[in-house]
Amino acid sequence: MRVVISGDSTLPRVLSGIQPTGEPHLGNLLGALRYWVEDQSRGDCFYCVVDLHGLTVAGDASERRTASITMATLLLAAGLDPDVCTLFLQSHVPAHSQLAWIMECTASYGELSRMTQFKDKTAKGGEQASRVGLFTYPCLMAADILAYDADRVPVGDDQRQHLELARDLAQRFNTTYGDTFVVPEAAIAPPGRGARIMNLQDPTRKMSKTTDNPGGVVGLFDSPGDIERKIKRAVTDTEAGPGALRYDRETKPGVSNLLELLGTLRGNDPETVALDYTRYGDLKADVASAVLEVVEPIQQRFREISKDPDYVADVLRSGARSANKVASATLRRAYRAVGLVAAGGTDAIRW
Ligand code: AQP
Repeated sequence: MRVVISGDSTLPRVLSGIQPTGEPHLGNLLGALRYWVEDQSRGDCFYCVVDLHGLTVAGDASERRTASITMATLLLAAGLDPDVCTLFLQSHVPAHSQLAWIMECTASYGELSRMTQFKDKTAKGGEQASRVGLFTYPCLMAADILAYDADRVPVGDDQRQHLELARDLAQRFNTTYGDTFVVPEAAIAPPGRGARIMNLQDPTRKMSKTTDNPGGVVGLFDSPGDIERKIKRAVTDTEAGPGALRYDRETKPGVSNLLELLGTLRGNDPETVALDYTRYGDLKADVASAVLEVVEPIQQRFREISKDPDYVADVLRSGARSANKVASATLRRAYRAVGLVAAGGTDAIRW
């Protein structure tokens, strides 16, 4: 369903974002960024560094500034082309926060309490110490998406529940106030193809920027030596003999994660990849070289683009201009739908 076609594009509208918290990793690349790059030539794509989401956890102000610029530079290095997609910082488009309030007044306390990411994170730090922003974060994420009339949202599997919520909120709002938002579809890689890359040291947990097990996270800025070392030390299991090396997420999470990594990078399913190996060491060596093959060129481009911070600033400035046009129009639509009086408008003052 497309309620409003903003601009003259008939291509599907795509929106996604990444937090500038911590170092980006292989899970981000395989679960999300490579789809962003693929989609940019076949969609009208808006990609943002979701710096406001980064405020849900503690952090140093000057490190935050650097991290946002570093992330934007990395996205360009990973292949985003500002001539064909729109790249911007979330905080440069005020409509995200304004629409988030509308979403908070659409969502219920009960449904936000059911978000597993919130439950996991508060279990670690304690509910009393958790920021309210961590609780309401899915409303801001819904606003990010709905502000752009996004048809497709390429994300990793960990965002599935938040995406469902965004769809529910859009539908609820539309039912209550009339068709206003496009109901977005999640675009998640099929199982076994990078949708959820796991931590190499704890393959029952996803690879994540904010982790307490960094030895199992392949950072996109890690040196080639570190990447090889981390993959070589990846946890597998002690089963040996014919048939030991096979894809089975439940009973062999470590090996399955490695097979999935290699399969995703080679465009194969993990079961097929397993047929080529009998020894864990050989599998790890091939995973390491396949990872380096994609990561090293990104690092090289990152070094080049970083030499020209004015270029990155220009990209973000022009991205924010385009993003503001689309998002502020959606916000006006939503404000009108709920009955807020337009600034300077007199339509509601005739009694
Ligand atoms: N392990 C992963 N496998 C596949 N996709 C993943 N994504 C994240 N981790 C994996 C996807 O990457 C995009 C950006 O997500 P993010 O900024 O939330 O990244 P993160 O690594 O999850 O970062 P944090 O700061 O540690 O966040 P939390 O702890 O909140 O998850 C998304 O599309 C995500 O699905």
